[in-house]
Amino acid sequence: MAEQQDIHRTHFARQLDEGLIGQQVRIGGWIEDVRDIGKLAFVTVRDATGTCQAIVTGDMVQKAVQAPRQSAVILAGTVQKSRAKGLPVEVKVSEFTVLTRAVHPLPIDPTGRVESAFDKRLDARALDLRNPRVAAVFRLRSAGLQVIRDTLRAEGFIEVNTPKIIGSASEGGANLFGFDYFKRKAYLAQSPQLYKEQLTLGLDRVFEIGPYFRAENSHTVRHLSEFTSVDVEAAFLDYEDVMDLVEKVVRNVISAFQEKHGVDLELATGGSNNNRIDLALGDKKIDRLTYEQCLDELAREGEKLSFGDDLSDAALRKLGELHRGFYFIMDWPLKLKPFYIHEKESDPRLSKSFDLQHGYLELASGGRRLHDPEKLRARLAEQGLNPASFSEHLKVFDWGMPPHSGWGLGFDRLMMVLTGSQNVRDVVLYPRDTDRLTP
Ligand code: AMO
Repeated sequence: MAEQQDIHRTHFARQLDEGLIGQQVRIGGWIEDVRDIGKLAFVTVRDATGTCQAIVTGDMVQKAVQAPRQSAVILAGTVQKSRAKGLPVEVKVSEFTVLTRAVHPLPIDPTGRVESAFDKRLDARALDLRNPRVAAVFRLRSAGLQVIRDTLRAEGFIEVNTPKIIGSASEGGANLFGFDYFKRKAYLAQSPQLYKEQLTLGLDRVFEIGPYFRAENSHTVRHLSEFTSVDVEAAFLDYEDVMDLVEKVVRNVISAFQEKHGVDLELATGGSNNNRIDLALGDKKIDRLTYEQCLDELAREGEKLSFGDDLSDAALRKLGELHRGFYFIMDWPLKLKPFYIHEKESDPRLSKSFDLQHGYLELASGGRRLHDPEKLRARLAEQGLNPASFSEHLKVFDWGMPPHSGWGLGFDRLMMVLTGSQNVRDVVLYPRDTDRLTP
């Protein structure tokens, strides 16, 4: 029988400091570097928190030198003062075990010293996460989700989970993935729109953080076919109230990143100044431009659009140059918005709707919803949708639907902005797009 191996550690690399001098520690991680200087070798062992310098002597030198970089190791030893500049302590190793050897050549160099093509990095994503910059992005992602959950709970929202396998299109439109479901046709949900609205009937304020699936044949740095959205819906709030809410969510995430996750933010952005300037929101409220104000601004820039035209990619890029940080575009023409959006009572050509932008990039969209079933039926028909195929949804509106508003925030896009990434794939572990289905 093989001897049982102790795979437990006592400390993470980042925890080693002068207070531990003289103490025995066990560290688990992977070999980043080995410097062989004859009778001893310096081994840089990295774990998810940082690196430590390990000094090996005797027959452990051979073992360390022969171990391929990136192999998983566990070591035990005594913490001692280091003579190396800028390094307070090191571990004088008494036990050095290679647990799993890394098989070379590796597909990428996760230390980042040799630059790897982005596609190769995505193909080897698990290994890519050994790069401290990349790992920092995903720690921030996790921290961001936590802040969003905390913010929404504090506002009285409860977290819900709605089905992702659905029997008919939730929002209309053609960008649905369909598949066989026990001899029937089913689809992957393009958003939780209809469910979240229905839930305001009894739960009042709900949010969901989950995947959207869109069969979008887009080849851009901001479109994926599976992405994560933060969706909220609230009874008895109007669209301007939920604009305040999305602003609060974004502000809280930014403050938390700056105040509590500065090290990861610095790592993830590579200290990019551009990014820092953009994120400085200050105390001023995020600008709220109307769609018609945007048309005026664009006309002054020589981009002529008529009322009712959607803002093209080129138009959004122009607006993004004029407004480099966060801003809202509100009061869109009703005909540009989905059937569930409420008209503006003072001008029914317009709608109670908004997008949150960062430069050219749309981060969120939302609005006040129709709660009157008759109006909803009429709007479905107006948009060429068949009210009969929305009967499951419409029946809920006959049970006393409260007025309600909400939004969907593209979480990956938000993370893209906050980490200064140029491609949404940077902040998604295993992106799905028209070309990419593995790993
Ligand atoms: P919408 O379709 O605008 O709204 O989606 C909400 C937000 O999701 C993000 N997003 C995407 N992110 C990555 N890849 C994509 N292909 C992609 N498509 C959209 C954007 C967008 O703002 N039901 C409404 C929301 C609501 O009104 O509550 C909806 O689905 O950041």
